[in-house]
Amino acid sequence: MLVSVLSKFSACIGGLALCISLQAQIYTPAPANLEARKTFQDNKYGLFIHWGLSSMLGDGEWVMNNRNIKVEDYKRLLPAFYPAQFDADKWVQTAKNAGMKYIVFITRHHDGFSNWDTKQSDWKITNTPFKRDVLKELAAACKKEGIKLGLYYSTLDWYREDYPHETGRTGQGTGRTGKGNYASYLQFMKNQLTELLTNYGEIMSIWFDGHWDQTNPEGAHDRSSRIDWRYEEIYGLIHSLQPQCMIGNNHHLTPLPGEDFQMFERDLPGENKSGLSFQEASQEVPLETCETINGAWGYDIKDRRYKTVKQVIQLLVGAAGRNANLLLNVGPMPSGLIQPEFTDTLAAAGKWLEKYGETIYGTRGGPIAPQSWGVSTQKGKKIYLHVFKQPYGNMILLPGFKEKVKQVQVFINRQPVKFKQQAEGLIIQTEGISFDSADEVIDIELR
Ligand code: FHN
Repeated sequence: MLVSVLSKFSACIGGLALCISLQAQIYTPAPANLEARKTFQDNKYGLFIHWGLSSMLGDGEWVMNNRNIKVEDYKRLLPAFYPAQFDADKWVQTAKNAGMKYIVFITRHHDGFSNWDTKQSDWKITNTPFKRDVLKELAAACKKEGIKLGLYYSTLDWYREDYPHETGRTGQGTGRTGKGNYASYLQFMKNQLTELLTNYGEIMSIWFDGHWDQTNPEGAHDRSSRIDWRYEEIYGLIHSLQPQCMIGNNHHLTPLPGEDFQMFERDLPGENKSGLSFQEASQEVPLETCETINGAWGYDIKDRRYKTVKQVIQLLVGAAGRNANLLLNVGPMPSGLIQPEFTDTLAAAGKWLEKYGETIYGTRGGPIAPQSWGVSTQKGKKIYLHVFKQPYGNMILLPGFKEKVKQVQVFINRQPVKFKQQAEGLIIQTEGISFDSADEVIDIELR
């Protein structure tokens, strides 16, 4: 529910009209939405899937922009797309084997191609020789397996004439000569979102991306948008169609009114290795880090920067210790298959989760901020120290820790661990514990 508290205040001085428009909005999430946020945080781990026409070129999902491919030429991909090995059940099984609880699927990326049977455009999967509505199949497979489904939706478009491309930072080489018309584009997006939220069952989230196309680069002093996206209309529509559906917008800013979670791209909250994460982590809404299992989001035939099992585990645990989820991406091949390098790594990390899931699912960020040795998570009377490397001096200090501790053990084998509670805090002694694994978990039980 978005309520306009103060709509407009206009002041005119002499011949000069100074118009100040203030629109303060208060968003009250529905009870179902608050519940969904909690479940989302408990679930911790999801599979991001970047896939579509662009996968055919094997050069990442930005290929249309990066190679300045004109719309007229890019269109030739449409009659060639036939992902013979697409199997929604297999995708869902990959997520399940990985210990993931949700999937976020690209319904429409920046090339504007719709991966469902939209009535709003001919530029869609059901107009390829494949003809199938892959979103319908994925939604059914997710429902069958109890996997939640979120939908990525690009607000930026390199294909349509009505997207305000003249002011965009990207997509300048795709040959559009007409004038953008945001009113028309907005209506198009609203119609598409209505389809997505009406015909595909319960949707966990809408994951927007593309706002940054209309701003100065991340890190600039002025990050205001060149267009008024009218998010209050878009977000209001989504929340009225499915009140539990969470909205996130990858604008690389702090959350705007109406948004239900905050994402960080290629960064854990508090980091800025990507150069995209100048924004602070919200204390109000759930957090999510998205990262990719190799170097690219969409299929890139040359990309062999495969993350190891250890890296994947530490990424997930690092996110959990910062009170965030991990949305880990794969870019399936043009055939629709997810390559074995990815499924094997995901499954191996999933095996780790079978043993250590208790220390991740349903937890929140623990009482100690991330340290050089690792992070902490917490659930009820349990605190889990996730130790990635041998702590300096074989000792971990939790400064100012006052709560009474019942016992401390190595999580995996219940080996007792020595500890002392004194004025400086809780001191855990780690000699005798081996720190060779991706994450050695120390389990602190409170009284
Ligand atoms: O441009 C996209 C990119 O292709 C990918 O979808 C990522 C995922 O977070 N987001 C955008 C860049 O911010």
